[in-house]
Amino acid sequence: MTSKFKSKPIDRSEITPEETYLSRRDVLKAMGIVTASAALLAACAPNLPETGSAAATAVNIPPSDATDEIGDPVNTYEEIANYNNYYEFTTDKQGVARLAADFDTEPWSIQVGGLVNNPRSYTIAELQEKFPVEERIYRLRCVEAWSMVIPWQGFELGALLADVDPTEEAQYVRFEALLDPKRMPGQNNKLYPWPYQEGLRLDEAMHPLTIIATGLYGRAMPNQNGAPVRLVVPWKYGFKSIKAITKIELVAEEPATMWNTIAPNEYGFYANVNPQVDHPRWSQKTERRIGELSRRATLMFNGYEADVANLYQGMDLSVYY
Ligand SMILES: Nc1nc2c(c(=O)[nH]1)N[C@H]1C(S)=C(S)[C@@H](COP(=O)(O)O)O[C@H]1N2
Ligand SMILES: [Mo]
Repeated sequence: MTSKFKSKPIDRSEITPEETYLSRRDVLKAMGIVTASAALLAACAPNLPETGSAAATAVNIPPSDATDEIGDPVNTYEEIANYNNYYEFTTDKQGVARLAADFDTEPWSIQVGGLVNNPRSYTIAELQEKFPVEERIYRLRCVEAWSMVIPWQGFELGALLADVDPTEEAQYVRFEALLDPKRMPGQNNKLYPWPYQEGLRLDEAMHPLTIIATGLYGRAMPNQNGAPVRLVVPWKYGFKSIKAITKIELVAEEPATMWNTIAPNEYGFYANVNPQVDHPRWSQKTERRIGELSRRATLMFNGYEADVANLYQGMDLSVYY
């Protein structure tokens, strides 16, 4: 990364939960436990999609007792794949999986352009060949105050952006999801300004925690979770993590985002997880972790404060951005 990027260097040991996970795995492997738990997991998850690529198989299925870096257990595959926000299909969280089951993601390419020196498009195979995926176990905190822990596979968005080489004028990154009402029935609902679009400041996009996810649980990305590729920005409310990306554009001005366009005083551009700043209609102090009975406290920046707080120096975090 060159110095023109604003992203500040951070301590790698703080941001590599997969490292903790891998060393734990090695211990389990030595004990002969990994294979058994993987088999158990497969038995518990009858709806696993076919593995879509060599890159997806390069990362092993986590054991069912895997945790994130602060010790929270991963949600089950069934939970992650059957409780979704994906308005292109339906606003019913438990109906997305069924409606997205036949969504065809081949062929697919992502166009990356705007204020860059090397604009180009990538097929999914090209992305996976160029940017080998790694495991990232991240908390996902929806603005609606529910959360999960998800074992993603993906690669750093920063690597992709470096490949297209942003110009000096580039300050923000704009993301666009597929627009195709024939394949995405929810897009016939004209209440929403399709396509879904999102944005990040360039330094947020370059941050090593920000990934393009290609799968989860060692499998190709389930359609309902954003196949073939989606953004994951773990310190921000879930709506920033746009699914089914077709276009990435480097721009000079803060881009419009779908939720900010619909309700600017309810969904900010920044949307950093912050328990101190309530949504206008509900508290953000606690959340419901899917699979748990009692609510838990919401963590500042969703628990990634040590990694990302420096991105917001000088911003008044008590303001609803
Ligand atoms: N294209 C698109 N991306 C999207 C959404 C959507 O409706 N369309 N919903 C967002 C919201 S509100 C959340 S909480 C997460 C949910 O991701 P998951 O279903 O994989 O848990 O996806 C985000 N990405
Ligand atoms: Mo969300």
